[in-house]
Amino acid sequence: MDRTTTGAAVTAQVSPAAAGRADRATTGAPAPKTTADAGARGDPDPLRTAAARVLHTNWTGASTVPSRGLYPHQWSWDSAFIAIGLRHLSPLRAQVELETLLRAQWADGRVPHIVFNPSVPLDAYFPSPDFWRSATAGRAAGAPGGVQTSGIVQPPVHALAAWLVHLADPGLSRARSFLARVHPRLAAWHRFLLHRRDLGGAGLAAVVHPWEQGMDNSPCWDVPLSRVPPARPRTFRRADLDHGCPRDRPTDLDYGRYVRLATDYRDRGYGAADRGPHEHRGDFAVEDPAFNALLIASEHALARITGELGVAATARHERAERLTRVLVERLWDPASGIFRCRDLRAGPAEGAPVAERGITGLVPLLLPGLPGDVVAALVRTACGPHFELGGRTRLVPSHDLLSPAFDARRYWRGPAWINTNWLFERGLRLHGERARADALRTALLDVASASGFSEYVDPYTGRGFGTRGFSWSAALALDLHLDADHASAHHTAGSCGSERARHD
Ligand code: 9WN
Repeated sequence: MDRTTTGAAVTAQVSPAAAGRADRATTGAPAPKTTADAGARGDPDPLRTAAARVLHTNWTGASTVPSRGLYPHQWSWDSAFIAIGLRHLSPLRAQVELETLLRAQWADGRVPHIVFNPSVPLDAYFPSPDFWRSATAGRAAGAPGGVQTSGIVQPPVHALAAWLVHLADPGLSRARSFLARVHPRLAAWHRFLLHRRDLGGAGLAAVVHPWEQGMDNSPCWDVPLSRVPPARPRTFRRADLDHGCPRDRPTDLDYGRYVRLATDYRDRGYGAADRGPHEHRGDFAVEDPAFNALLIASEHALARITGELGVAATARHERAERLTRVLVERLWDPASGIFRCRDLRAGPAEGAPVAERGITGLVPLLLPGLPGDVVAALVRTACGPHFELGGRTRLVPSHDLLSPAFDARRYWRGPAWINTNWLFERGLRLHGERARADALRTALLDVASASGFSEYVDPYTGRGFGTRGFSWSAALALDLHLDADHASAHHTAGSCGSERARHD
């Protein structure tokens, strides 16, 4: 991509300080800490007030940290989800959130999973910038100067977020040329994934580290990770255990494997040294349903962005539809009614499906072009014994309730997360499942606010775990609460459909 034209292009035309002032004007500070506190003070909209408070506390001036203690930098897919909620409080700040992230994009198109805040001490989070060494190890892949980042990626929710942020205030967006400035970056990001990461050769993007997929500790990774020799225990120090409870967090063995994979990737120049897209030599390569579904949803959003900029959008929509067909051909398992991860390092060239059923396999419901029998089967699976939506669980758990690996409170091995449930709610609404979408929305709002916007919750009881005041939990609750597209009056087409009706 041409950094000379796009580098300056995403520089915000309104300073972060101005965005901060805009935020204080819209949210009002100080505000009560929880929804219950706000309600007790006679606040007419306690959820909005409490969620705004979280986003205000976690705003650093140009972006939002997931949480002040556990995650004190900017994370890629977090920022996309945060922008989706933030647009209801301050469309300007939501734009700046995405622009700040995209300024850290590498010349090869990748959007790094962490953008480090230089004022945060190195030992506050591991792996820190001195582990990733983006400026040196990432030089051949085009890591930017002036900012330190990780070298892996996270799910591409950004074009979807950019489009939703634009819709929140099209006048401001046009005045700041928001879409015109982020469009080249988003297009380069998708090119990176569709070309450099097509490791299986079928057209889907592969992840090379569990952190890239975002559901880091999912049992779906147990078999693919088992081939990775762990880094030696005393060669690194886990900062996450300073904040999180070991009972909830990944084990030391898994952490050692994460570190080994990241070290190997870094030492190969973050893939820049691999000759072609199929030459990636790492021990871990997986085609994941949620990652690819988010890429496809973002391709549809990029088509709308292209249309808004006055360029024909048909080719992008067609590509999204083609990718949807590939996703179904390659990852759909009709026998169990769920999408499976494909482990590209298992056995022969094609790899093998992963046996574990994770929420990743339900997330593709958010795609508009799915065959009807796939939609019906996904809804049946979500409501059946493996996930029990509408039955014994309040929210969709992150993992199969019947798997021996299920654990109601350990990180991504069973607890429910607000972002994956927000995505599933979107899918239900898109496909006309109004009653189920309404019930899930109500449960999400109750659980998110009663748990103090916890990072994740017990899927049966809604009890919160992990860090409290977690940004995407607050942002997405706010979106469910305030966005008309989640209200039942708009149920049939869902937000994708209603956007298409308005803008295509
Ligand atoms: C590693 C920030 C991130 C989320 C991920 C979540 C967790 C990091 C960690 O926190 O991952 O990237 O240290 O465990 O799994 O989805 O983006 O909130």
